[in-house]
Amino acid sequence: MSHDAEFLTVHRDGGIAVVTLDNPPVNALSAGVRKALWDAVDRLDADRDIRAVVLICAGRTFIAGADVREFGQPPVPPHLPDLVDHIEAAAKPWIAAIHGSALGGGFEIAMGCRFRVALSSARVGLPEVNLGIVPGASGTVRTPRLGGAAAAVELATSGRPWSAGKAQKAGLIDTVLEDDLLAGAVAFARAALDRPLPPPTSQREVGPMDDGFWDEARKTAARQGHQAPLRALDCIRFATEAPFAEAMAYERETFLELRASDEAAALRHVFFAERAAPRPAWLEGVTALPMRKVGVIGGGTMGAGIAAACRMAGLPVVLIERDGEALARGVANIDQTFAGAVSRGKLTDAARADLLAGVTGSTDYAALADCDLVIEAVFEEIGVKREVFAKLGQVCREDAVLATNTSYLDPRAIVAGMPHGRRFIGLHFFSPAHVMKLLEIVPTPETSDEVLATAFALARTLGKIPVRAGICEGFIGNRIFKRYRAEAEALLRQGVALADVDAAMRGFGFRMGPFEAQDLSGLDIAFLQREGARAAGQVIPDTLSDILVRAGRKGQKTGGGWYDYPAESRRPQVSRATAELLAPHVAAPQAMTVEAIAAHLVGAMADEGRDILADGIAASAADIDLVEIHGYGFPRWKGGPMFFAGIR
Ligand code: T1G
Ligand code: NAD
Repeated sequence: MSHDAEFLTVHRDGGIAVVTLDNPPVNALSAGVRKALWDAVDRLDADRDIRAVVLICAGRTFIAGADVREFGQPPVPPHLPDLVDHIEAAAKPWIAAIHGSALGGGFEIAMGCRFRVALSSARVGLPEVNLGIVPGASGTVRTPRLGGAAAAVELATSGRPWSAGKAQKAGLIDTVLEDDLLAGAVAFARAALDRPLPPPTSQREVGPMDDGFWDEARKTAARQGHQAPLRALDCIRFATEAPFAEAMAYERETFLELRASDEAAALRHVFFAERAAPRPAWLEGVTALPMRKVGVIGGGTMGAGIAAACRMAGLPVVLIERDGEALARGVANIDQTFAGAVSRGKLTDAARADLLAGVTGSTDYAALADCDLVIEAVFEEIGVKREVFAKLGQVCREDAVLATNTSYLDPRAIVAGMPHGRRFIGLHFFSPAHVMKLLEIVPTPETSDEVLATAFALARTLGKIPVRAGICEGFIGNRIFKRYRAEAEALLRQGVALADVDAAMRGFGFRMGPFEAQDLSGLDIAFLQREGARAAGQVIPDTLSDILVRAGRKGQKTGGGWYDYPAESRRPQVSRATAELLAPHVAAPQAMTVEAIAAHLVGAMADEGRDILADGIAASAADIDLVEIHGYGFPRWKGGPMFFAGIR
């Protein structure tokens, strides 16, 4: 079979050739696809009956880009930049007909075409920075020529795609269609042939931008914390000042350098880990139970966030609270999250009302009778939780899945002695639950495979990254976090300065250091947990944070924790009070480089991760990386603590 027959079909509609590319799942530009497209250009150029060519894709999307799986291998010709040039230089004009996403190399191919027609639901973009690279087939050179430097900068440095409508306004798309892409594209092609053709993208002029524009763009790109956005910006700036061929050479050189970088390797690892997580191989063949309605018990911080996440995914929700007052507060908490989305322009007022209308509040557990899944998010007290599950056993359907959002309790103890062990599971969401992507899924030895598969299906519905965790204190994430906190305190005891530790972790790529993060979330939660364990007879030596909490320093909410926050400021200031409280416990000041501090703390995370793997608490090192990236702010361009430490 020729490559053409394998990936492309060509049919004729009068003088228009329709080339349909079909390379599931996302029409990535593998070597075979590139060759097939190259040959199609030649063949259709030689065909006297053909006057124009429509390029359209089968399946869920237009071309999603280069084939990421080929990145680790030696490149095979035809190379993508040459293919884009080849399409642009074709004697017959090519018209890209875009549905789904035209991303990276897919968008570059579209820009090599003489025209672009898209469905209004389609998106175009240059997500290469998300893979630690810059566009490699003229994205930084053709985009400014077609849509202006500002459009190119936003697309290539943010990595976020644009809607077809927005792209059309910038001149990146010629026509937006509501439906029937193929017929619309063919009609567009016929009409276009009656007019003089516009110049090919590479021959268009691009206006220069002033220094202020580039300074601003540099600041924005730098906020992402890694090098690729800044390097993409350099390429675009050069492309607006240099001739096409020189700009292409500069982009190519930058692309090849970054493709071989540690950052790119880390981001590729995360890319594939994220895509593998929702459908783990060990669940293959197990069917999830249907999920049409979700119950949530408790409308506090977590319950409200979980309910909001379910509503935003289209699931009707029943919220149960203790009494009328708590219920009203719970419903208001849920609405608060929708209001936040309205104020950020992500939701209309009408959509907010619809989302809220899908929440049925009740203080009567009988309202849960037709729920397929009930998630408990009440106080972290075993007695309260057991009471809730005993009631759920009475009111819920026999096949309803029952889940707990406990952070630290042993899920087995929550339903011990109750008849619903098979359909019970831990679903550990992270705060704020409607935002955070991580979902730790914690089956007990009794949990059935269908219930486990249902938990993964829920994660897919909610757009979360699911990771299976075994039972231990803190599951995967909080167990590593505890070690991280303890090691950070150990550095303080050795005489390393508090602010240096935080600065080191920010330098590594975390948004906040460990002490700043604790001040934000409050030192008292972990303190109360330790106090509970002490009351139960466990011997837990005082931590430095215990000393602070006992002195009333619980974090930002009390005006001070590790740092001072005078006048309700959120900006941490080194605290003399903290220094005095801790002085008896810390050694003489010791200088340690930020690199050494970060290496020590990330190494400690990886060590705990190794133990977690050995204990069978996580299924893979990649899962641990996902937990740290999506639950704890580990910089994704470092790949997660396990990848960073070379543990695969
Ligand atoms: N290469 C190889 N496989 C890919 C792929 C790609 N580019 N994109 C997706 N897949 C696989 C993915 O692993 C999964 O596989 C399946 O497709 C479905 O993905 C020269 C350098 C298009 C919006 O970064 O954003 O072009 O698990 O679950 O939710 O400048 O896929 O089924 O085996 O994400 O419907 C730039 C990344 C490449 C696009 C569809 N392109 N992809 O979303 O499906 S660099 C990207 C996406 C580049 C040039 C350069 C999304 C999607 P499996 P999915 P989806
Ligand atoms: P919260 O105090 O904000 O909310 C608990 C809610 O449960 C309150 O509104 C309370 O009125 C309600 N409630 C208590 N008993 C009830 C009962 N018998 N029936 C119905 N409602 C009842 O607590 P939270 O922070 O949302 O935590 C809830 C659970 O989630 C805990 O198990 C906690 O460990 C876990 N969790 C918390 C976080 C976090 O960051 N806050 C993260 C993950 C998991």
